Amino acid sequence: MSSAPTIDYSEKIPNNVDLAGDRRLQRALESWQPKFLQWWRDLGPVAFQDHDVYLRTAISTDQEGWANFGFVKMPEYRWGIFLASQDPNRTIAFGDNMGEPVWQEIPGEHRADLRRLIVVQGDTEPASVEQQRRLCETAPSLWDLRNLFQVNVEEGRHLWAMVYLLHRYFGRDGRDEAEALLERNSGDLDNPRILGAFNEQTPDWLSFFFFTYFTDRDGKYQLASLRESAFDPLSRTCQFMLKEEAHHMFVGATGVGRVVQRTVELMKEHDTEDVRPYGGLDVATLQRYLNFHYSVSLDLFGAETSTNAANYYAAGLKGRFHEEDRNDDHQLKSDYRTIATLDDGGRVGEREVLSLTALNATLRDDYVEDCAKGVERWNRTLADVGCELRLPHIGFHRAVGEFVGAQVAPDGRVVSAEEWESNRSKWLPTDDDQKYVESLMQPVREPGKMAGWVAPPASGLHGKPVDYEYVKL
Ligand code: BYC
Ligand code: FE
Ligand code: FE
Repeated sequence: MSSAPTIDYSEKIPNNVDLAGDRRLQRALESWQPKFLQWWRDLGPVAFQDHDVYLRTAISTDQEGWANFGFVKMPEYRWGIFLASQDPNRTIAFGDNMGEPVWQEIPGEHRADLRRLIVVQGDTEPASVEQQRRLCETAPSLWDLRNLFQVNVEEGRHLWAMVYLLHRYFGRDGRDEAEALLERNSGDLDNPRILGAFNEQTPDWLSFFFFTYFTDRDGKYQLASLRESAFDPLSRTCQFMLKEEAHHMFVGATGVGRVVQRTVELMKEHDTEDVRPYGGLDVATLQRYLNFHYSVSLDLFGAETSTNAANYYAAGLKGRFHEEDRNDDHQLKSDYRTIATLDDGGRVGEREVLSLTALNATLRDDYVEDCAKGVERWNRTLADVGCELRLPHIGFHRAVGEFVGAQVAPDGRVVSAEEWESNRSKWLPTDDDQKYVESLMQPVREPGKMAGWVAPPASGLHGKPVDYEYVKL
């Protein structure tokens, strides 16, 4: 490994890509910067923009001490461009060009596909900030408020990461795409975000916790497969983004865990499953929210069989999760695997397909396994009261892939349309659930205090206590 380039903080845009050495690129990014800041003001958090928030800022790509903690007003956050350091000996780990040196520039024939992958990735980052912009009004504690802002500013930095690649490697087209990333907006009827889940609302904190658990975790798996890319700058960018991503999933895993803990406390205290009269979230409601966020996140993996995915893999653009740890030929042209599908009798069955075409399913399988770990942890708490949460069957409530239009129950049974509809209110959040959850969303802004529907975190952040004033009001 060559040593990590140093970061110049005297520049307008902190970076370790020697922006100062490329005036044209620097000017182009500096002219995008005010548009980004305007977007942040317009569509970022609706409040607290001028408050000091205890935030982590990426400052280097070193293993030790890659981030700095301190109070910052969000619009003054130093969004920077950081790529993990270059390994001069890195070779392509899969596909038709396996074994050849990775690319520092984009081969012409792969321009369109790489542009598309980078734009889709980039589109999700600001989308999530837009989805979460009202949550600051109802945070259950200062600790949670701070974590929300941390996630938001880092998603902003992830947008910068993709915009850098667009500007640096795609010329005029890339600059146009960078503008468009600020013009599409989550839920906009005329100009929506690209992927379905990013046009859904994140109206309350229960949704936020499930979103960061399930949807940010899709981010982890997509970034990990882009980290395998033969296009080395994309690989190095994603590698660094994954460091930040870990905290987003921590927010989700501990957030849901704390809700579960509080639910169990209330169930024991009042000896009932119906904790709503006591201001808690009953397990059935948690299950419905889980069902929703999990199923829309599964859609983010695309169709189980995909020629796009096969082409990306063969070309070396997008690999599998931990590609190099796998013991096969990394070509997958004569490998088969099964995918779940509806059989002719209308039941859930299996179909054998070429592994190369089933890469979306393979990545999704790895994701599902990872999702199950958190559910297991939550269930250890729930075991105390004889309850559990379950991941629904992958065919449940799907809008992409093999199960589109199928009526699959959470337990995997294919049911009639009538049966599905009559159970909808048991399986997915209802208007009543949403109203109830909304009624719980009363802001708590005293250091160390928590809303009644969620337990406090086990510990504070970066050596600070839980009752630290993470946001100065
Ligand atoms: N919604 O061949 P298929 C994150 C389209 S999250 C709408 O199966 P492919 C984050 C598809 O575009 C990670 N449309 O698709 C998390 C295609 O359209 P065309 C984001 C969809 O290409 C939280 C058609 O259907 N990163 O970072 O194999 C907070 C056929 O589909 C959807 C990436 O996604 C959908 N859900 O797979 C903040 C990585 N699914 O070609 C951030 C980059 C599919 O017919 N993206 N379609 O016009 C990709 O690798 C792929 O584009 C996808 C789709 C995996 C998304
Ligand atoms: Fe992100
Ligand atoms: Fe994230």
